Amino acid sequence: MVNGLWTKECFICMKMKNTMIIAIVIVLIIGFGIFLIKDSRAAGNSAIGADKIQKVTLSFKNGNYYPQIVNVKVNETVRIYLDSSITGCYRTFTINELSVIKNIETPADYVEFTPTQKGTYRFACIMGMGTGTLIVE
Ligand SMILES: [Cu+2]
Repeated sequence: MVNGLWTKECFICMKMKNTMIIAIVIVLIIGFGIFLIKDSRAAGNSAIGADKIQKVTLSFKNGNYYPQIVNVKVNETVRIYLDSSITGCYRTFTINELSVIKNIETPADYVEFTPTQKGTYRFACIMGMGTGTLIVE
C-alpha cells in the first residue's frame, strides 16, 4: 500500500518533470526567436550606419537659408536637400572651398560631398545672396 502510493507519487513527479522540460524548451525557443529578430534588426541598423550619410535639409527663413549653421562630421558623406520653400537662384547651392556647386532642382534632389578636413566653410547660393556656415568637426 505505502509502496504503491510512493510509485504513484513518483509517476506524478516524472510527469511534472516532463512538463517542466517542455516548458523550458518552449521558453528557450521563444527566447532564441526574439534574439534572432533583435539580431536581424541590429544588422539592419548597422547597414544604415555603414553608409553614414549625414542628411541635412535646408529651408528658407528671413530671406536666407535655415538653419544658418550646419554641423557635420569629417570624413562622412554629407547630403544636402533644399525643401520646397527654397526657390530661384537659392536652389543653386555652392560651397566654393569644397568645390560644391549644384542646381538642386527639386526637394527630392540633393548635392552630396565628403568633407575631408575639419573647418568652417561658407555655403551660399550662386549669386551670394543667401549664405550660411558649414562647420566640419
Ligand atoms: Cu541667389
